[in-house]
Amino acid sequence: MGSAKAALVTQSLRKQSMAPLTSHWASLAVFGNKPAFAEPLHVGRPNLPDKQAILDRIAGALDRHWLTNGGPLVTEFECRIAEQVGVRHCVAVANGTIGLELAIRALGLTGEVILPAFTFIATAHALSWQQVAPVFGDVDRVTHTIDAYEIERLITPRTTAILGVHLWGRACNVEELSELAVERGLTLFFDAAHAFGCTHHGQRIGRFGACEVFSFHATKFVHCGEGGAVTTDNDELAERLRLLRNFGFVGYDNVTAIGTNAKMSELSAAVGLTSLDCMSSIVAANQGNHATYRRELAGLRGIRLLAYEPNEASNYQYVVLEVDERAAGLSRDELAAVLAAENVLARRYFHPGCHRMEAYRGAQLGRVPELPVTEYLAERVLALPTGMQLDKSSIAQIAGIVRTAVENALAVRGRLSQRRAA
Ligand code: T4K
Repeated sequence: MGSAKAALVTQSLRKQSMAPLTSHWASLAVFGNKPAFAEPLHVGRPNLPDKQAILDRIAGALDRHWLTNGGPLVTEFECRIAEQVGVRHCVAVANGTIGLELAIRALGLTGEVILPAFTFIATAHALSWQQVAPVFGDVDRVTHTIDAYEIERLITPRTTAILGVHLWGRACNVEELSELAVERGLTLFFDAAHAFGCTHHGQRIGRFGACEVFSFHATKFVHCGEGGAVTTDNDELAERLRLLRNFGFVGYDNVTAIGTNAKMSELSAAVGLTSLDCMSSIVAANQGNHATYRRELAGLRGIRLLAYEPNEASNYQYVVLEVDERAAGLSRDELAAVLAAENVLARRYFHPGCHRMEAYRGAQLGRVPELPVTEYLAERVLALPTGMQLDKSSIAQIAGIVRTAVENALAVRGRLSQRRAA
C-alpha cells in the first residue's frame, strides 16, 4: 500500500474511534512520556455492578447466623445455575479447581487423563492432586481447544478419561470428543471455567459429557469472589459430588467416603447471586468492548482478534489477540511491554503451556512433548483488559496504543532494546 493510501486508511480508522488515540510513536510511554492511564488496568478486574445488593444479601446471612454448610443463598445459587444451564444438578463449590478435583474423585478416575496443554495450570493441577497423571495434548490452531485427532495417539491402557477445556468460552468439538470417548470406553468431562453463559450449537455449556466444571473466581465475568460449580444430569454422580464436598458425611456422625471441604460459603453465594442478577448488563458491556476492540484494530497487520461465534451465546469475557511478530514487526512480549508502560497490564495467557511449566517438565519422563500449536499460541497470545471497569473511550485508547506501536514497529523496537540495554 502506498504511503498516501496508508495515511487515508489510518485517518478513516481514527475518525471512527471513540476517543483521541495516541497517534504518534513519540507520545508512547516507552519513550519517556506519562502513561496513558494513571491507574493500572487489569485483565480480570472484578465486575461489581451492584455493591448494595451484595451487602444486603450478606446482611441477611449475618442476621440468620447461617454462613456456610448448605444455607439458603448457596441453595438458591445452585438452583439458578442449574436452571440457566438446563441440567438437573448444580453442586456449588469453593472454587473451580476443587470442583475439578471433586469431579475427578467422584468419577473414579485413575491412571492417565488426556487434556490440552494450552490451558490455565489448574486444569492439570487438579488431576495431579488426585494422583492422576495429566497427559498433555495439542490444540486446534483456530479454536484453541483440544484437537480430537491428536488424542487418539495419546491413549494408552492407563487412560481413563478426556478432559476438554472450553477455552475463552468457545466450545470444544464436543461431538468428536464424545464419539471418541464412547469408542474407546473413556469418560469425557469438561473444564468450563471460562464458559458460563455460553452455548454450543444453541445448547448451554454445562450439559455436556459426564459433568462440567465452572469457575466463579473474582476474575470471571459472573463471580462469587471465590467459587465454582459442577453441573450434571447424572443423579448418582451429583449425590457423590455432594457427599465428597462435605467430608463424606451422611448425617452428623457417619462418614461413608473420604471427602474434603469443598463447600461454597453463604458470603460467596451472596456475591454470586448478585452477579447473576447483573449478568446481562455485564455481558452487554463485554460484548460492546469486544466490538470496539474489533473496530479499532481492524486491518492492523499482524494482529488478529479472536472472534466469537455470532450464532452462539457468549460471555465475551476474554479479549484475546494473536500477535504475528513477522507481520506486526513486534513480538507479543514487546507489545505487552509497550502496553505495560501505559499501565495496561495485558496477560500472556497461557504462556508457556502447562507441559513446559517447571512442575511438569520432570513428570514427563524427562521429555517435554512436542506440541507445535500450543508452542505457536503460547508465544503469540495476549489477553487485553475488558469488563465493566472500562468505557468505550478507554478501549479505543488501548487499541490506539496497539495500533501506534505496530504502525511504528521499527522505532518502538529500537526504543525497547535501548531500554533493555540501559
Ligand atoms: N480452569 C481454567 C481453564 C481456568 O482458567 C481456571 C482459572 C481454573 C480452571 C480454576 O478456576 P479457579 O480455581 O480459579 O476458580 C486468574 C484467575 O485467578 C483464575 O481463576 C483464572 N482461571 C485465570 C485464567 O486467571 P491469575 O493468576 O492470572 O490471576 P490474578 O490473581 O493474577 O488476577 C488477574 C488480575 O486481576 C490481577 O493482576 C489483578 C486483577 N484482580 C484480581 C483479583 C483476584 C483484581 O483487580 N481484583 C481481584 O480481586 O489467574
